[in-house]
Amino acid sequence: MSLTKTTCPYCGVGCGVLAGSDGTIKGDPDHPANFGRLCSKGAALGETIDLEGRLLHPKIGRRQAGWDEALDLVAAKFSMAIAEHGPDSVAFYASGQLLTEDYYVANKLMKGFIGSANIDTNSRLCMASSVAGHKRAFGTDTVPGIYADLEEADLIVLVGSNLAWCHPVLYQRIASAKEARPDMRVVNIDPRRTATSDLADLHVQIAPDGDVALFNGLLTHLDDHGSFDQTYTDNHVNGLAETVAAARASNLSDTGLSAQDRTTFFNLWANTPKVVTIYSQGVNQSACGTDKVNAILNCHLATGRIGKPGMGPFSATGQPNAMGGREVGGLANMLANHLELNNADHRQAVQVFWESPTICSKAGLKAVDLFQACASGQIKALWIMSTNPAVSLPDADGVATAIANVPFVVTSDIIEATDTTMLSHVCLPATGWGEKDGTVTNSERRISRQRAFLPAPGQARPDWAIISDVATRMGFGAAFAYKTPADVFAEYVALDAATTQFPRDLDLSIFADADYANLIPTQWPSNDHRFFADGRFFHPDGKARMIPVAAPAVSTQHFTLNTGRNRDQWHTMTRTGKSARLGPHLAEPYVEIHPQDAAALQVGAGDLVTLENTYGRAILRALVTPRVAQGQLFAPMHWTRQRSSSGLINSLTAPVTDPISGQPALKSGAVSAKLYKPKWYGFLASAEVLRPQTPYAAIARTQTGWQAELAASQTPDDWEQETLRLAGQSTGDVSVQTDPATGAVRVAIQADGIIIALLFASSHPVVLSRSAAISCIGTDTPTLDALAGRTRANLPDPGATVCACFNVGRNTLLAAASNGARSVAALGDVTCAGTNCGSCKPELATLLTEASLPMAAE
Ligand SMILES: Nc1nc2c(c(=O)[nH]1)N[C@H]1C(S)=C(S)[C@@H](COP(=O)(O)OP(=O)(O)OC[C@H]3O[C@@H](n4cnc5c(=O)[nH]c(N)nc54)[C@H](O)[C@@H]3O)O[C@H]1N2
Ligand SMILES: Nc1nc2c(c(=O)[nH]1)N[C@H]1C(S)=C(S)[C@@H](COP(=O)(O)OP(=O)(O)OC[C@H]3O[C@@H](n4cnc5c(=O)[nH]c(N)nc54)[C@H](O)[C@@H]3O)O[C@H]1N2
Ligand code: SF4
Ligand SMILES: [Mo]
Repeated sequence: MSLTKTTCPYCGVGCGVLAGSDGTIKGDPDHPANFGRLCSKGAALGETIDLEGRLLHPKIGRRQAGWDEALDLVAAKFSMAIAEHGPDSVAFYASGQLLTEDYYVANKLMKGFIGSANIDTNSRLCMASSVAGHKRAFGTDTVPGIYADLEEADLIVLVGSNLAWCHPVLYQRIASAKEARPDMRVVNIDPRRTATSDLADLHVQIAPDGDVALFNGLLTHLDDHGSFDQTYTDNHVNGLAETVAAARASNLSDTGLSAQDRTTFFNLWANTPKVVTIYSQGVNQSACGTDKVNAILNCHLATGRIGKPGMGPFSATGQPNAMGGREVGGLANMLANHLELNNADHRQAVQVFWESPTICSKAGLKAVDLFQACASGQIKALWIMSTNPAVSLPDADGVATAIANVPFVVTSDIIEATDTTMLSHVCLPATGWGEKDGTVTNSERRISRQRAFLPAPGQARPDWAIISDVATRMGFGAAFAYKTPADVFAEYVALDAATTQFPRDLDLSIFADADYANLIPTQWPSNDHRFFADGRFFHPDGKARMIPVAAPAVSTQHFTLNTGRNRDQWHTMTRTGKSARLGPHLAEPYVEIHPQDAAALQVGAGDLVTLENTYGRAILRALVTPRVAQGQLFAPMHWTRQRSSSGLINSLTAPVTDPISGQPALKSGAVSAKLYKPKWYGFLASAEVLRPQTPYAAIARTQTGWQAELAASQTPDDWEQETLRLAGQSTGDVSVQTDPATGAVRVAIQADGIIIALLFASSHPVVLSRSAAISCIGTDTPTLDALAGRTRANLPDPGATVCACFNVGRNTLLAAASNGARSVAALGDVTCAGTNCGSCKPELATLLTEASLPMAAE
């Protein structure tokens, strides 16, 4: 079968993928981001393209509608709100997962035709602090370096980045470089130990938000040791003296680090000219995120270590098109093509080019403010595209209430039931990855094509076309008469050519005569280009600016709630949650808690914990581990109301934002924690889809259907009825077994001799081979065996999944290790684990270390 060259729709690494309509997925050996590699999420893409759960028709209310009716209604409601309440009464909330063409069109409609800048995106939660930091230092939002720098560096410093899980292919490129050049050093600065720390020569366990103090300390150390590049700073950098003075005022104890750790890090940085500092959400998602970015950039500017091979700051971008969105200006405080919203000449040039009736004259509402304006009644019509804010924004329950308060809400999504689509009046079905065509820009400014290899399902249509159709119905047809995404791309490139009188970094001339259909992955302004080694920056005087930054006071809150990502899930799980291979790595919403904190709360491994604050409450499974520091907790962001009854972590995060970037501080909330003691815990495996129904419930896909981890504070009177209810069955052949000694209950439901559901309940966390129970579903295993937790073949329990590609469990790996497979490579030879995408290699290494400890706590 012929394979289509396209790009992965997940993270900002932007890996090339070869994809086939039968679900074949391979890494593209020719793509310069990955050279054939893929991570576990990329490798499982084939399992996410089925139509289960897809939105296939426009809907008005809950009723199916035709496109004409739906588009007429959207256009009429937006036009009416604008006529009655002005352009600022409407808003778009878009996404770094839109393609550049979609994004360009949405931004053009709002800023040039509606005449408001009320278009913000989930990039506000993601990259806004990096954008603001870049602009303060460079005058533009520029990523100076390229991926090859990560391999050429002698020192990689990862700040607030769990690269092993979040940018796995970049992590693998660094790991391979380190293997080839063992002198290469890796430092990981993160308040908790992660899979990324396992590659690091030094894990700097910084206090939450201690980064400004640390990089101020580094700047001081560089000054004290004569490490500045004086020729470079004299000629090309402003603000050195003030910045160093501010850095000297920082208190190193605010880093929470020992003098020894600090000095090791400072010396390493000072003595290694080829240093790349990679940073991500541990930097950006903070009330001082922009200052953190500038604290890092200050050190690179002062030493002139920027834009040269193997040297520079590097912002690892989150979403597949985080960069493209920034390029087309899809944020409330940007214009288009890296032009400035607050510059009247820029605005006029864009208006002339667009031939638009108007142009927004001031910045619009940033994400958190936008939803507060929804709550206050200012926003009368809201269109949410390709994002799930009722889950992903801070104070997510408040956001859900705010959305419900808007008189007219439209969502464009590929999935029918998300926490956000459930709140909208009109749902528009978009084509998803594999069905749509366009471009994305990755973290190193490389523009790659996404290409369709599947037909559009049902009535789904591409986002750019949906937006253009609404624009046409609002009376702006002439400016939105695009026939193909290539037309949009060509206009985007032409806008760049029409505004070269404003000097800036963005330069798309390399795409001027691009053959869109056959476009090969290409960087702007040109391949392998690095910015700023020549000292030419984009402030009016052509110089960079070092920015004096002050460290925040150290937090004394208890507990501090840190949040982030799992290896095998993508955000709100609407796509990765469909894959049975990706589910079992971490199948429940959990909270990492330090053993001493757990002991103080009388929380044991496998217990449930209630977290609470003024915003809300969550119940999560305790993962007792010294990888988090005392007084801190870490929980994943992935669980939604569709998949859990109390696992939504943003129920607890505060809408506190960085004053400059507007990015919310999603990594440092304050919560209380206590043991949640239910009457019973349960594990349910089922052939049919499950819904969260008990006070604690976490639903996941399995190889044979679905599973749920459950807990409730009331014991049911009738286990037979309760199991039928939880499994969503009205009838069935039910067998109930109770153990009077322990109170444990086991229930099987059969239909025509086939097991369709199994429930295991107990007054303690259920100890059971989940995989054995799951593998009985859909089989005729005798009920007694199934209820005893045995499979028909009585296979040993493989344990929790470590390798998602080959479905290899922890117990299988421990057995292989004790049989002599004592290296990651040897484990791969024996079990295949880690030999496909390699995303689990850090965990294999950890497992080997743990396995070698005498009587490791199991
Ligand atoms: N598997 C997977 N990969 C993804 C995604 C996904 O959903 N799943 N999403 C993509 C997106 S959109 C993004 S933005 C990226 C995010 O990629 P990352 O930023 O790497 O991921 P996070 O887990 O959000 O946070 C990174 C780390 O910041 C640390 N941290 C918290 N507070 C601080 C602090 O004060 N200082 C420092 N130095 N560190 C701190 C956390 O402990 C955490 O380990 O991942 C992308 N890749
Ligand atoms: N607590 C906490 N919260 C966080 C974070 C954190 O670290 N901690 N990280 C933040 C960050 S960095 C990010 S980027 C956000 C991400 O948060 P969201 O953007 O809300 O999460 P996604 O699940 O990626 O949402 C994408 C939506 O678009 C739909 N979709 C997929 N493809 C298409 C398409 O082609 N067209 C359309 N129209 N729809 C499509 C999906 O079904 C899904 O509903 O979360 C933020 N929230
Ligand atoms: S690293 Fe993984 S998720 Fe990111 S683009 Fe590559 S394959 Fe996709
Ligand atoms: Mo992100």
